[in-house]
Amino acid sequence: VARLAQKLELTLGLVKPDVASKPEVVKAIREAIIKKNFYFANTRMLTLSQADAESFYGEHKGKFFFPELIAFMTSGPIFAHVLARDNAIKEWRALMGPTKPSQARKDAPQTLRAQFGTEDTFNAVHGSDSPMSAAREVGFYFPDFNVDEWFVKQEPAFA
Ligand code: RTP
Ligand code: MG
Repeated sequence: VARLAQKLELTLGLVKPDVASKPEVVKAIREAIIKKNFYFANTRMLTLSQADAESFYGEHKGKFFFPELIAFMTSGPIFAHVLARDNAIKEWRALMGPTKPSQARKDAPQTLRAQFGTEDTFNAVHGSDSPMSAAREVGFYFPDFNVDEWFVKQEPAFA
């Protein structure tokens, strides 16, 4: 059981304000996530403050798109999900598609950003890009989320 549980990986997925306010898009994204065999390990809806958004996206401070990104990410409610499956970080980024929706529509039309993003910064979804950022980002949105406890709770499902 321990060996099977180890195959699971966690990542942080966000549904951004451009689409979180559209119930039909939220539903379509949720269904796409389930279809790709992710588990929802945790979910919450929240609105980021200016300080929250600047901290979460700290690595982009100083880049030309930073002010627009912060204004966008604080413009309305978002959904934060802890997503779990094997290879979750890469698989979730694959489902999201390229950062820019226009490029996604050219190169990966089945992806979430191709289908639901608008342009550049307004790209519908976010995903952690490494195990280190996944750990930081899950902790950012779910400070009380106990990763070890979650895996233990899930064990019977994978036995
Ligand atoms: P994310 O972090 O949101 O999952 O997206 P990502 O890794 O694909 O892209 P990243 O380079 O980390 O950029 C973070 C977010 O900033 C906005 N952005 N706008 N106007 C632009 O050229 C531009 N570049 C990045 C996007 O919202 C992007 O997801
Ligand atoms: Mg990123």
